[in-house]
Order: sequence, then structure tokens, then C-alpha cells
Amino acid sequence: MSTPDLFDPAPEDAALLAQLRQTLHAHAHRYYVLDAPTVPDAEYDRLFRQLQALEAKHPELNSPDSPTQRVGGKVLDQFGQVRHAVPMLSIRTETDTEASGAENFDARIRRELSLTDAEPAIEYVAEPKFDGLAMSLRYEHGVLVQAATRGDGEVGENVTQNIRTIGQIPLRLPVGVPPVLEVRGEVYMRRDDFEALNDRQRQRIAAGERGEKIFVNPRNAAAGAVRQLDPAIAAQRPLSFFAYGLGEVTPPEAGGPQWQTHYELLQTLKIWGFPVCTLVSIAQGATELVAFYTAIGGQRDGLGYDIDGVVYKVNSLALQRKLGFVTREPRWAVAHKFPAQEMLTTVLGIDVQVGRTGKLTPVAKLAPVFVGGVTVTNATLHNEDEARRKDVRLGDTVIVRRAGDVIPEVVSVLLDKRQGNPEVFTMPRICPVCGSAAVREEGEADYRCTGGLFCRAQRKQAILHFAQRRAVEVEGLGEKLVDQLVDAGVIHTLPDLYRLGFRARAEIEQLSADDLYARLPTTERQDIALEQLKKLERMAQLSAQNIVDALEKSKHTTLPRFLFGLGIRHVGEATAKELARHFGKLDAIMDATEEQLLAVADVGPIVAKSIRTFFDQPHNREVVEQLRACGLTWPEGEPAPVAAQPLSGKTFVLTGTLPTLDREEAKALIEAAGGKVAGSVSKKTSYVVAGLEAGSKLDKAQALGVAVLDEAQLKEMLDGRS
Ligand code: 9MJ
Repeated sequence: MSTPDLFDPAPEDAALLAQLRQTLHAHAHRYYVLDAPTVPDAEYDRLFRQLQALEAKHPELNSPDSPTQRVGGKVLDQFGQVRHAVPMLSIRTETDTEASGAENFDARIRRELSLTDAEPAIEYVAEPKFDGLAMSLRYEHGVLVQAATRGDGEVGENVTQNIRTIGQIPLRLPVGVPPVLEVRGEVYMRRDDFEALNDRQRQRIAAGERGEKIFVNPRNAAAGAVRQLDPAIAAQRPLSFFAYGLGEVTPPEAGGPQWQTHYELLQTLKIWGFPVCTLVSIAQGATELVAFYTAIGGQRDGLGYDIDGVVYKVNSLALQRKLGFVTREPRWAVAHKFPAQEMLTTVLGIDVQVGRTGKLTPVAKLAPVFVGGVTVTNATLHNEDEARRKDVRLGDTVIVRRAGDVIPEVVSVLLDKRQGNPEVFTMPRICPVCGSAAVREEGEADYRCTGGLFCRAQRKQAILHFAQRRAVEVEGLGEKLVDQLVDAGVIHTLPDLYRLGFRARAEIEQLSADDLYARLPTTERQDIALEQLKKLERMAQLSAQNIVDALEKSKHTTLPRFLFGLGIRHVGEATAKELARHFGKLDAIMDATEEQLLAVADVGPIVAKSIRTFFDQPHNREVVEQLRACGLTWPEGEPAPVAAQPLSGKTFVLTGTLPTLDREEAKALIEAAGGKVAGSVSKKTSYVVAGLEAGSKLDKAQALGVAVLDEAQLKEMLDGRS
């Protein structure tokens, strides 16, 4: 290695270094002060590491005002300042998203403690790393007297007024707590609360209210709420809290608590009324840290809140003291990150996709980028209004986000990176697939292609919908195969799926496909289908046979599956089940008046009209007849109208984690018993079912006087016992 020349650092390095500092200062300002970052964390981290590397290479260029020399953010003047009695630390971040991220930490701790391989594993506490903002809550004689942000770690902002509006944070603690107690943790916003907040924001913007904005992600929404100058507005922004540590506490010798471990202190905080995440676990050694990392990574998408990694902490407080600190980071803890959920990439084009119901969706085609654990090449722009609002254009640098199970979306454009003046996106007025007119109905956000099944895109989607697992289930019939079959003209209508090859053969024999089909025995029909399938590219004998078998198997179905598979607008699985139960037979449904349809639990005027309109089209009735002619059958029953069900007429809202049921199971059970499940609490809510870590919905239920149930009580109601 060459020694750096003190008098002549490479001029390009010096320039780059200055530029990086300037850029990072600007990003830090937008992140910490304005709560409106313009780049993803991963991009900030990348620039930060680049600067750190350059500074390491040129120590002569170090400067105390470099972004690398600061922890956290600047303190805003709007709020009073608070000097933390004990500095608020940040923890070292391990960005290696492999198992080695955990193993290296354990190895380092063992080295620091001079442990040999023969000595037992170290006990850790492993916690999720919540993606919110750190908060220090100070209680004196059991009363909340102050809440402060981290700020620069030494001095933070006094945000007590706003924090008092968070229902999950106790304002008063039980008797017996130490006279001075600072609890530290993360203020965050649950994903459902975030979605509901943004829905409200969209309505406000649509109503022309000024100064309102859509929040980019739950963390920014939470940060914005905490630093909102008007506590009344802060109170409308639903926030949650998890405790994970301590600041100043009355010492044991002055009568304070005598905790031995971090886990023990967390349990005590829980008893005192602080929310402590139930996922927090004890882990023995590196193996169990890795297991925790993997397990939590697997649950990440299904949690009610964003996490960006996990945190490992040495459990023994005595060992923590022994390990101490390096500069301002504790040696006894590390944050092990998950793959980023937001990344930068560029827009290669904007396509418009046509869905099953003809809905036109603008989709940004992206340079491939690894985000949220998968490689993303497409991101939805939702609809024309959203595309306009985000103003995404060809060549733009954009932030893409993939969090939870949701489809990837473009969060925002980095306007200062836009080159030239690319064209503004406009929604086409004709369907890009079939050329039919595309129209936007009044009051709707979407344009729809009016081509119906004439449109190849709608035909493909209709077939995939019919063949999916939740409908008649044709195993192995995927998007690629349907594309091939429709593009080759083998399938024109849904029944063609069961008459593969018949169009071509019927043409030769100058018969209608229907007649030809009726004349042939099953084995011969299957041979024609096999032959047709084998003509397709990359279709081997075996897979062709599998498809033929799967098609045959799918013919024996149930009425709800068949009905759902038809793809009638507004008829989902649950409605299909209700219709089947109520009427018993398909013909009865096809001939029911709107009024008769309205008698079905689950069916309102819009749904009734949609069903009637569907079966009023001769073309749709023909599809049903042809499918029957192809041998689709299902057991039919007697009508079973309106059996009084235990939960009829009741609306439920689910919140938090229930002990045994997951959200989907609870929802299915409630619906099966005649109840409805809604997303937010209102005066119309009959019951809120609350589990662990219930969020603001529970607070709201209590505020509105809505009855709250636990899982056991819900089960009793389901059984009709109460
Ligand atoms: C987060 N962000 O979830 C800590 N953190 O501990 C957890 N942060 C922390 N612990 C000491 N779970 C300093 C910061």
C-alpha cells in the first residue's frame, strides 16, 4: 500500500469527497429536518460508506463537520431542546444480509471477552428493528414529564405534547416504579394506519385542501406526526410505540431496580404498561441469532408494521458494562439489516396493461433492481391520476418500494436527476391490446377497455381467472401457456379451453366446433388436444398429457368455484359461496331478478346489478352452456335462503395478533358465520377483536365505546354461544 501524500491528495478524490459531503448534508437535512427524504435509505447508506472509505484513505482531509462525524439529525428550533441525561446511542449497523452478519457479531463479542471456543455460547436478546423514530420518555415519580427525539444523540427535541396523544404510551405508571425512569423505544406507524391516513390525505387533496400531502412511507408519516407543531393534528395521525431500552434510571444503590439482564428489564417494562414486541426472543450463540434473523425475515411481510432488520443485544447487563462503547456505539449491540425495501432505479418505459375486467393500468418498466428481497422490473403506477401526481417519465430515476405482500410501486421521482424534458405520460384513449375505445366512467379512477372478450388481454386474464386454484383449478395452466394458446388463435372463448385443437379441426371438416366436439368420444377429443398442445413451443409429451389430465380433473368442480371462475364483476369467492348456498342451482342464479339477488347475505345493489347484467348477455349464457356441454359438472342442491347466522348484521374490525388465528382465518370464520369484516373502526363497528400489539384501532374502539373482544370471546360468538 502506498502512503497517502499529505500535501497532494488526488485532486479527483478531494473533489469527490467535498461533493459527497455536500450531497449527504442535503439528504440528511431532508430526512431529519423536513421529514421528506428524496432518496431511499439504501442510497444514503451507499453514499455514506463511499465517503467513509474516502476519508479513511485521506485522513488529512477529515473535518469535524463531515456527515460521518455526526449521529442522527439536527435539532429543530421550533421545539424546545432537551439535553439527554444519558446520550441516546445509535447502534452499529451490519449491512451484510447473510448469516455471516450475525456470526461476525458473535465472534467479535467472544473476542472482546477473550472467550475460547470451549466456553459456552453467549446469551443474547434478539429484537426486530422497528422502522420508526427513536424516542426517550422520561417519567418522574411515575408521571410522564418529557418526551424527546434522539436529535444528535446529546440534544433532542421536546415533543412531549405530541407524544402524549399516543394512546399506547402510559402517562402515569403504577406505584413502585423508580423515581426517575427514562424508557427508550421506537415510535412508529402501523401499515394499516398508514394506508388509512393516506386515504384520508388523498380525499383532502381531492377536496382541494391546501398544504396536505401523501406520505411516502410509514416512517416518514410517523416522523411528520411527531414533529407536527399542532398537537391536535398530531393526534389525528395514529402512532404506536415499542419499548426496547432505558436512559437514565434511579440506580440500585438509590433504591432503583436491580435488573440482571436486558430481557428481565423488558419484561418489567411490559408489566408497567409499555408495549414490548412479542417477537423479542432470547438466543443462545450465533446459531440462534441466525435462526431468529431467518424466522423474522420470513414473517416480515406479514407483520402489521415495517421493520428493516433485527437487533442483537448481549443479554447480561454486567457483560454489557464490561464491553462498553466505541465512540458512541455500544459494543454489545448490533443491527442486522434485511434487504432494503426501497431502492433507486431508472424507468425504461411506461406500459399500459389490460386486466381481466378491462382495467387499464400504467406500469413503469424498470431497470432490474433488487428490492424487498426480489428482483423487480415492473412497478405499478395504479391509474392515470396517480401517474400524473407522481409524474413518472421515461429515463427518470425513481424510488421503487416493495414492502409487505404488496406489488412493487414507484414512490417518487428524483426530479433533479431528470435529463432533458421527456414527455408527460398520458393514458391512451384506446386499448393498447385490441384498439377498442377506453373509457373512464364518472367517479371512477380507472379507464377500461370496452372490448370485452374480443380483447385478447381480457380473454387471457379471463382464462387465467377461471383456471386458478381458487376457481376450477387447472393445474399447470400458467400465464405463458395461456399467452401461447390465445396468441396462436387456439382459444377464442372460455369453453375453447376444453376444446383445444377443435377450431382448426372443425374448419377442415367444415363443422362447428360444438358439433364436432359432440360427435367425438372422449379419448379422441383428448388426442386432438394433445396434438394441439404438442405443437406449441417447448411443450413436451409429458407436460401436454399433464395439462390434458388437469383439464379433465377440473371438470368436476363445485358451484361456488364455477361461479367465481366466470369472473362476474364484484363477485368474489365469498359472494359466490353465498349465491350458491342461497339458490342451490346455477339456473336459479342465472334467472334471478335483482330483487331476488338482493335477498342474498353479502349482495347489495351494485353486485345484484352486475350479476343481472352479466347473465342478460346472451353471449355469457352461451359460455355457460358450452362449458356444461364440455362436461363441467358440480353438485347442485336445494335453495337454503337466509338461515339466520350467528353473526348476521354484525361488523367486526380485527387488530393486533390473535393467539391462534391469523387475520385471514379470523376473517373467513366471521364471514362464514354471516358477519362482515371492515378495515377501520367507526360508530357502525359492532365489535373490535383485539390481539397482542393492538394498535390505534383499539384506542379508537375505546374512544367510541365499541365493544372489544378477545379471540376466545370471538370463538364463543362464532359457535353461537353468546
Ligand atoms: C430498533 N430500532 O428497533 C434499539 N431498536 O437499542 C431496537 N433500536 C436500540 N433496539 C439500543 N430494537 C439503542 C438502540
